[in-house]
Amino acid sequence: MKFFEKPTPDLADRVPPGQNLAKGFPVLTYGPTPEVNQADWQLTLSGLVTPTTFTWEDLMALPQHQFTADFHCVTTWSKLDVTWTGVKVMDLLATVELEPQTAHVMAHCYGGYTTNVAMADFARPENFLAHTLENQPLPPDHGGPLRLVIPHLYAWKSAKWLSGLEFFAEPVLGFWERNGYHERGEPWAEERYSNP
Ligand SMILES: Nc1nc2c(c(=O)[nH]1)N[C@H]1C(S)=C(S)[C@@H](COP(=O)(O)O)O[C@H]1N2
Ligand SMILES: [Mo]
Repeated sequence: MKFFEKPTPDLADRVPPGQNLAKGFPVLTYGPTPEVNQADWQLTLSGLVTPTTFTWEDLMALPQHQFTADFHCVTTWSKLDVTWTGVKVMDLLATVELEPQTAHVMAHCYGGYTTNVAMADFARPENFLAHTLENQPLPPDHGGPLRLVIPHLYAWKSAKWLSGLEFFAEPVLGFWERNGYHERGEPWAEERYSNP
């Protein structure tokens, strides 16, 4: 059985260079899957923002949307048309006040993973905090109870088990970005690795 396929020509404009279509939805995690239950889950905003903590209830009180997005892992697999439900990053940000010099955010995760995103890539209408995958509660392996989904960047930016957002004026580097991956990670430009 083949797990990866070269995209057919009609899908060529959907699949970035060097990527193949995955069958199913692979799990890609560095280290073990942390156990996070919904009742204890919190999201903490820190740095250049009024310190704020969201509980699960707080998050569910924000507008909920279904969305469909393509998913591109830097290890060369892509999955098209993944269906999610969650809260728009823009709606979450609208509830807090950021310092005007804010230009970068570090996503923190239960388990210790981090990844950085520039605000220009973060504060976009297509970015979500997702809790539902294909109409089912987001499975723990895929980042449940809550993960980021940033469709226009490689999926290592889509932090699973999200626990915090820390806002900065200056660029910061997350876990993979400190370990050789590109600071931004745009798949159509094949921003896979940082140039040493
Ligand atoms: N907390 C955390 N988030 C993470 C990762 C991780 O190891 N830990 N892996 C990243 C990578 S490299 C990819 S490709 C996607 C994989 O998501 P999936 O396991 O749901 O396919 O999650 C990203 N988010
Ligand atoms: Mo990945």
